Amino acid sequence: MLYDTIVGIATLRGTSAINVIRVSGDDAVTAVAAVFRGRDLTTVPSHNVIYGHIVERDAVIDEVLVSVFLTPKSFTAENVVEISTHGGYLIPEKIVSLLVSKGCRVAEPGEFTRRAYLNGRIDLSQAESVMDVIHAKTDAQLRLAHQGLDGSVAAFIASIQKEILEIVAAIEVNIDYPEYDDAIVMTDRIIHPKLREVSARIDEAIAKAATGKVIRDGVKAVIIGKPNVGKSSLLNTLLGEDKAIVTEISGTTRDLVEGELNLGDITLKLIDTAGIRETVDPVESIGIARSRKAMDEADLVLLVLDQSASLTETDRKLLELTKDKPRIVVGNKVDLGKNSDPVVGRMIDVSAKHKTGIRELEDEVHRLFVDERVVASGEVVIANARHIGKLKEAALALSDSMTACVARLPVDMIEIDIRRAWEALGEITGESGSDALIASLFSRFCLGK
Ligand SMILES: Nc1nc2c(ncn2[C@@H]2O[C@H](COP(=O)(O)OP(=O)(O)OP(=O)(O)O)[C@@H](O)[C@H]2O)c(=O)[nH]1
Ligand SMILES: [Mg+2]
Repeated sequence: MLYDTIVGIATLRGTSAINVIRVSGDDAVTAVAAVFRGRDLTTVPSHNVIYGHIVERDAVIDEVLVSVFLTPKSFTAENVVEISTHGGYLIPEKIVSLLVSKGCRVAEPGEFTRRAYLNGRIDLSQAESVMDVIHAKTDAQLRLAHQGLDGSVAAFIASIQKEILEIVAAIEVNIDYPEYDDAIVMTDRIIHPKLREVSARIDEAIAKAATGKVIRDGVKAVIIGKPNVGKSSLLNTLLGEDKAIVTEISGTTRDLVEGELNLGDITLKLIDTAGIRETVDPVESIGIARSRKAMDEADLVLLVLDQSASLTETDRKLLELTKDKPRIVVGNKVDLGKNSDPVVGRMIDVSAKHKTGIRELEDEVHRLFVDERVVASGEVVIANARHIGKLKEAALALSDSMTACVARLPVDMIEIDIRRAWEALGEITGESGSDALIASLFSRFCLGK
């Protein structure tokens, strides 16, 4: 036996209609059979649902339905039993304790999915996508998560790896059986052009990934401005609820106030902050320090100006401070006047109070972060930050290999960089390093050659 038998509650605890307890491992069926009154579970064929009772020394704990999935056709590829109980806090806990007394161990977070990966039923990118499916809040997030789960991402990565392997193969064949006597001719004619092609594919994937990441993780947008310009009003209007306190008193907001809204394909994670100004109030100073920190960590700054008054020194400082960040200047209180100071540059006119210009603001966010072509294409989009990191590693390694080509380094030196790119991609799907490479190479070559 490779692993022990684990048990976990698969549903949220609470007053729901049902709860599901999942058991996985060699002894899953016998452990549940030991506490089940009904048919003998050990003789039940796979993929059957059996009615009965969970009992503890003849006392019925609950009336249940038990689903049996025998290895390897189950979520983890092990024997799996799922017990559907009534909802609530007590029943599932009691059943878990009972199963622990029969030799099961309480599962760690994510352990069922990890087993599915370790048992080779899914690859790493699919395992990671299970969480993405669960956490999806927009249709676009769900679409990307499904691309990961159904193996499209893995297949895409594998197709790039295959191209890389072909280059390695070309090198290996020519090292052993030189069709080209001159290694330089080989790099120029074969290796370099192929490397350029593969690099272009990876670069394209990285370019699309920017939108993918935004769709998956949302945009963290911080609302910044001097006091009383209407930051909290803007937050409330965008969220459509009175989340932050709004008053005519400067310095109303002292702490960060957060809220989320879905803008078409993306989730905007909004943070309203304390108005920035010089102050001797210690509480307000802490709030302002938090505003600055939030600004540094944000993907987007919404800099709010009050158009009913002329710009102040603070406005100018904030314009200067945020000019290199992804930012939208929001000209609030346009119902009271229009500021056309040239120093401001492009600005979206809104009235947070009268809810005008909000659509334009939302469109601007979308325009800045979402490449519509990527969304519309329906092609595979990498969205997971780890995967993007590995893609970039691969791109870098390939770029090194091309530099090596140009520098006329020996082909086996060039091959080292190419293999590095292959391995970085392999880490996306969780394939092991060079062992897998060797195995693939052998599978591509017939031995007698
Ligand atoms: N006329 C008009 N008044 C507005 C608008 N937006 C906000 N106000 C008013 O401006 C005042 C300040 O609004 P807040 O939203 O509290 O401003 P703030 O930037 O969050 O202020 P601090 O939290 O103190 O930094 C309130 O009296 C709002 O009603 C607007 O678009 N038009
Ligand atoms: Mg405020």
